[in-house]
Amino acid sequence: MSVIQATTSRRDFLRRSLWGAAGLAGALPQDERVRLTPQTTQTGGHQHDGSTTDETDPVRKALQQKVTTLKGFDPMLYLSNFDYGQESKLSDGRTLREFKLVARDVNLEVAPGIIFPAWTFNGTVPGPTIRCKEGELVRIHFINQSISEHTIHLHGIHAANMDGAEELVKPGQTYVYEFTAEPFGLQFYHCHVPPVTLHMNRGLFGVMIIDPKKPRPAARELVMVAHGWDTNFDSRNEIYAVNGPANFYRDNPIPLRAGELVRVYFVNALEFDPINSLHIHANFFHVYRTGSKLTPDDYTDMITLAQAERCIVEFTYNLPGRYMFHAHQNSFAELGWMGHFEVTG
Ligand SMILES: [Cu+2]
Repeated sequence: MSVIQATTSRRDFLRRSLWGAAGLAGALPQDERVRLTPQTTQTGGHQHDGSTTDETDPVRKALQQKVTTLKGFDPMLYLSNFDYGQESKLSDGRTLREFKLVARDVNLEVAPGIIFPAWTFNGTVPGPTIRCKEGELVRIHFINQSISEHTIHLHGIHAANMDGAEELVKPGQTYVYEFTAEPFGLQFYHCHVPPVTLHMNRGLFGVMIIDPKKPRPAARELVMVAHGWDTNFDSRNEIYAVNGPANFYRDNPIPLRAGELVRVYFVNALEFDPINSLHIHANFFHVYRTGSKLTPDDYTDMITLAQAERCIVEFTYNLPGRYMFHAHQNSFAELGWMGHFEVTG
């Protein structure tokens, strides 16, 4: 299957990448898939973000494909798939919430036909969204079935030996993390084994939401984790994404209802590039930095986050239509960090 004419101009390439792949060929057949290894090399000139100007490059070609189903990912399910764990009561009346996270090595299709050797929590990237309430006791049973040492480093307040920074968990071993859920807000978890850039680029990160005791207003809740894929292991990102594969929500818009309150839990899990951002079109949102307060910090249409920063944003679309959202680093948007909301009346 031919994926692009050799005569396609760079302008056409960028326009198609940015504005959608409708009308282009679908996912590559199995025999044309590219299996990535740390030895995979690219040809052509590199730009600062690790992308190449060589339009015969398989990753760049893949970013022009229309995205349908991809091996190992279900980004539409991921958006609102909250893991509340197993709930029980302690003798002091508090709630105990237990979770199981398994480090597992899987091959994931990060763009059509591009297979990446990922390290995952529970087989997906990002890992499951753990959800609990302020003051609950959280216990995470971590089982390492990967080829490498890993840990779970949680953002939040806890004891030193629950921090996942020093206690490396070897392949075949288990570790139990236990802490009181605090403070409320949008937390982040990831492996902290050096080189941390490699372990995060391989896919070992996820979201933990600690709900406040007084619940937030009812809303349509979505989790979005913006991150990258360094597909040739040169410490630069070739692909940018939200919730796993490149361009998924560009070609599969997120359905919203006009007039409903939408709450996005937005996390920047990008490595190698120091900042990332979220911009929504034709609207403004309220920003709650780290989600640690119930009053907004800002009202804007664009939020910039450094590595591991996160925020909750809330907005409502009142008019039906298709609206873009993307990183306002347009080079990231052109390399996969692009999506749409489809608002219906
Ligand atoms: Cu790791």
